[in-house]
Amino acid sequence: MNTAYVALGANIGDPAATVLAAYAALANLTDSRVIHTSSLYRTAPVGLKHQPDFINAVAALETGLAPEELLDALLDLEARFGRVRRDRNGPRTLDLDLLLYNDIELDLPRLTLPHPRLHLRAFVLRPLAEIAPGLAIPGRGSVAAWLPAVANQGIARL
Ligand code: PH2
Ligand code: MG
Ligand code: MG
Repeated sequence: MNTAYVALGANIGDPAATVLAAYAALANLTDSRVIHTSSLYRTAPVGLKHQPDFINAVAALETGLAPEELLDALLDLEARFGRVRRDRNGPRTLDLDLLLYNDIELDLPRLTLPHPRLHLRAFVLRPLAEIAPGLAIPGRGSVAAWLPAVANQGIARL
C-alpha cells in the first residue's frame, strides 16, 4: 500500500457541503482507504482575487492505485461533482489536487510530484500540517518549516 495526500478546494455552490461529500467519495475510491481528513478551512482566493472565498481541506489516503491511476480517479470525481474547466485559478465546484505520493518525485506533462506550489500556499500547508505535522516534502524539507512563510495568507479553520 502507498500513502497519498489530496488537497480539496471549492468555492461555488455550498463549498463546505461539497468538500464533505468529496471526503465520502474519496472513501469509495477503488483499492483505497481514507486514513486522515483535516478540518475545513475558509481561505482567501490566491491568484485571481475577485472570486468567492474557498473552502479547503486535505485528506490522506492509503491506496493501491498508481500515481497516474489515482490522478485519473480524482479527475473523474471532479467531473462527477460538476466541474467545468474555464479559467485557470478561477471558481470551481470541486478541485482535487494530488499533493504527495509516498516520497516520489515525478515530472510528467500532467502530473508533478510533489505538487509544485504546495509549500507556498497556506490553504494546503495548514490542513496538511494538521493531519501530518511531521511530514517531509521530498526535496523541500518539512511541512512545518514552510508554515511561517505563509503566515500572512488569509485562512480560518471552521
Ligand atoms: N485554488 C487555486 C487557485 N487559488 N485559492 C484558494 N484560497 N484555495 C484554492 O483551492 C485555490 C486558490 C487553483 O487550484
Ligand atoms: Mg488546485
Ligand atoms: Mg486541480
